[in-house]
Amino acid sequence: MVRYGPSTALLVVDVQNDFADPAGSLSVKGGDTIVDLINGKAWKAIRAGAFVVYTQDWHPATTPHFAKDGGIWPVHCVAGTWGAAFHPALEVIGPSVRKGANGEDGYSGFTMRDPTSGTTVPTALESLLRGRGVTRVLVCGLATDFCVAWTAMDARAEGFETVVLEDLSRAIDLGGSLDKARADMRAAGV
Ligand code: VGL
Ligand code: ZN
Repeated sequence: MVRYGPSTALLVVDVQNDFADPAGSLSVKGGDTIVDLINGKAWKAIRAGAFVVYTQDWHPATTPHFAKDGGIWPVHCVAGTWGAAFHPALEVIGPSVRKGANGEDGYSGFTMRDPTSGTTVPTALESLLRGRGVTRVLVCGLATDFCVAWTAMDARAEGFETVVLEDLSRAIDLGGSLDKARADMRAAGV
């Protein structure tokens, strides 16, 4: 049973066309089936006084995140394109945090890795949560085994009590990545 209150935040990760639409370039199986469920949870959270925050993967056209530039992923969520927009059925009822705009790599909503220097740059997410007095986060969205998992593990590392809502998330499941992410999250105290 998931409780909500003013010290809780629901983090809705990367429910964007490229992941959530069957025609998206990195379409996650079942991604469009969780949108209404997430809307329901988000309104429930707001009514209980909780905070709801959305993240967006937000890449430049060229980034070492993409296979064509040395990474592993097809081109997706390029800033300002259809693929980077929220799924049209997602009701965005809280602030959104974009990650990767300067070509940074990585999966977490909290931190980005500068591909040249290798240093980690924080996003606005942690200060948004601290400013609201949040101590507990519930993480859902796309994809369970990448951005949801890394966001959840970073949240835990920052000291937030962290729960992943797996029924409101869907996985890419690339070469056992879902099992690995589940084990890593458990080991991290998520
Ligand atoms: C994601 C792969 C590449 C995600 C983002 O949102 O899980 N996965 N970029
Ligand atoms: Zn990405």
